[in-house]
Amino acid sequence: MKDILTAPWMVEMIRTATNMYAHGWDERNGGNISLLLDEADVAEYLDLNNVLRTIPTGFEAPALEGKYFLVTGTGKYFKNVQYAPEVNLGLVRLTDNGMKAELLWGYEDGGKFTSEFPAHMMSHVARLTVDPANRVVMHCHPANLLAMTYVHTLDERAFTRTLWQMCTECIVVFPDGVNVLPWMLCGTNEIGAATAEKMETARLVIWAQHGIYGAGKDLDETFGLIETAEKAAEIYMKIAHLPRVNTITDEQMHLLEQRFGVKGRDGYLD
Ligand code: 2HA
Ligand code: ZN
Repeated sequence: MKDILTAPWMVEMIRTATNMYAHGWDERNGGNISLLLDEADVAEYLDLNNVLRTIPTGFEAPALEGKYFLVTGTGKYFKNVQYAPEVNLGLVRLTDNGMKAELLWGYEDGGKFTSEFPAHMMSHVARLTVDPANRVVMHCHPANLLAMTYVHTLDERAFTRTLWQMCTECIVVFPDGVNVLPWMLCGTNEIGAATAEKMETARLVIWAQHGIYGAGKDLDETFGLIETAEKAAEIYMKIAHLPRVNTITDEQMHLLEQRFGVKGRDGYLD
């Protein structure tokens, strides 16, 4: 059995959490990440029959039966993941229609997966339906995106168009735009289901006055997605109070679509 701390996906998870903290997106215990793993990848490092504990999930997700996830722990700080991955992360396998999580590694202080586990798992189901290559769901609290939800309409088309207008590459990186949920109580199955529904049409979902969810095929891509949206929000927060003299026009957006072979969300460009 190989050392799990040398697994490429473990190394990438630790680096990503560390980098997110360094970006200021994950103060205290803010944020959470879940990474879908292949059984064969896990089997190189762990005895799949050695279940350490079984933890109830509180929801059903039959589509995830038998699937393996590496997940950040509840109450844990991203800042500390690199120093004690075996305490701050856990590797679980979902069973009983997703109602139980079998712990195979991690959460060594008796902890469990993030309080946002429902939003993560339901979002995985939604994204896997749209794109079977989806592996990652990532949540964090980037300051400028959050700030924007206090001063900008939460209308999804308007919010998306503003972000697209802030950096030339935005429409290329997230042509599906951003979906937005109004403030809701976090950590519940309700916000989980609402997030997953929004994930059916976009890989980015804003939680107003709270943060953002991103989904993608790997940790790098998902990080980059959030990074790009947050950069756009930063520009917006720098210019929102100033007279707008120039912008990226819809005509120019169409040129970007042609040049990069992407298509902005239907009805979002004039
Ligand atoms: O617990 O970010 O939304 C960490 C969170 C909850
Ligand atoms: Zn949060």
